[in-house]
Amino acid sequence: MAITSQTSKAPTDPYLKLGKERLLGMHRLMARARVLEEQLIKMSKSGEGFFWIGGPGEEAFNVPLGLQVLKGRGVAHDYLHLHYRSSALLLSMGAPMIDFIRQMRAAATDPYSRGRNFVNHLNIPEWNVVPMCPTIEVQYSMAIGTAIAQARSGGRGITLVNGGDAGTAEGDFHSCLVWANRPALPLPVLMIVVNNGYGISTPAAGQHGEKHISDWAKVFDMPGRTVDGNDPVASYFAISEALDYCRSQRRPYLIEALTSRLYGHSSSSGANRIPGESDCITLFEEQLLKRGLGSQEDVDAAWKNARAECLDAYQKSKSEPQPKPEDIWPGMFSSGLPDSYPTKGGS
Ligand SMILES: Cc1ncc(C[n+]2csc(CCOP(=O)(O)OP(=O)(O)O)c2C)c(N)n1
Repeated sequence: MAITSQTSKAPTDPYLKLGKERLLGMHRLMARARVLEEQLIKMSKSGEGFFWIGGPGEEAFNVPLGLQVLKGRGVAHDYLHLHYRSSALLLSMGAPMIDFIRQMRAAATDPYSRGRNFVNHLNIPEWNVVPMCPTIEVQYSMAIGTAIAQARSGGRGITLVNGGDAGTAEGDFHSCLVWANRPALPLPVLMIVVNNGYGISTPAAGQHGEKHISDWAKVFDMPGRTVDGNDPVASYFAISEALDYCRSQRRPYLIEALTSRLYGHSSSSGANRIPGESDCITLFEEQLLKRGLGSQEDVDAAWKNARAECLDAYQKSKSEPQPKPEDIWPGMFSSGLPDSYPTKGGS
């Protein structure tokens, strides 16, 4: 009897490698993140919140990142030290839309800060999402701590930290590089810089003497690369390679993602759509349709469902209470209040 051998070739097109279902899933998450951010912007303009800052334009990098996080609590899982443009990442991990809206309203039901912090400043102990801070770059110093714990414990869990291009001028970014690369204890940390081209109103081109921010990796002979953060497929594979490296080698990696900044810096700069900035979701849809990996109906359904989900969350949040003056004290200290603190509205 003749023996026949079958060889199945793995697809080389990165789109085919990911497959239609995963690509459409990524598109749905990107649409949900965009719809949510646009709702938050509307709320800031209509007086339903006082300040907006967020991540429209960073979806193509943050969705594939969120999908590859080793989610859970403790050193065996990934720790996340994030900045304020990470909504798509956190939605991809499963954070509910309504909780962002609650924080925008400064509602008592905001699970992240009980209405005390800016929107897009989450903390989720169950998933090692460390409290986010509007003071830029401090997260890179904090990341050293969890990465040291993970270097000591071994396993697959690593530390992820992200921030913007302008923030890399600060010492915390460089502290992280130095500590991550100590020969005595290299750290399993994925350092991410999302380069959206601006620090508030300062163009990156006038600020950076280095050709790429990822070139800082060369000083330490650690892997570093710059990726098109407007391309979700290129981002998926770049993130995957970096995560594999950090998890298996227990060493650091630096990724710089080049993205758009679709609504400017924040509500302080108007939060209007900026003409001429490439839209990563539009670009992705063009690719999906051109390659026959998604139909116009798939695309339309993703937007329709995202809008319905967001409207539902927004309506529900409207009837939720604002904090009362005495609500300032609960949760302030994990062990309860010192006796010297007033419990009823201050003194
Ligand atoms: C320590 C500190 N300095 C200054 C600020 C004011 N500030 C808020 S955002 C920002 C620009 C940050 O730009 P970049 O790091 O590129 O991040 P992006 O906002 O573009 O994502 C600055 C200077 C701050 N929040 N914290």
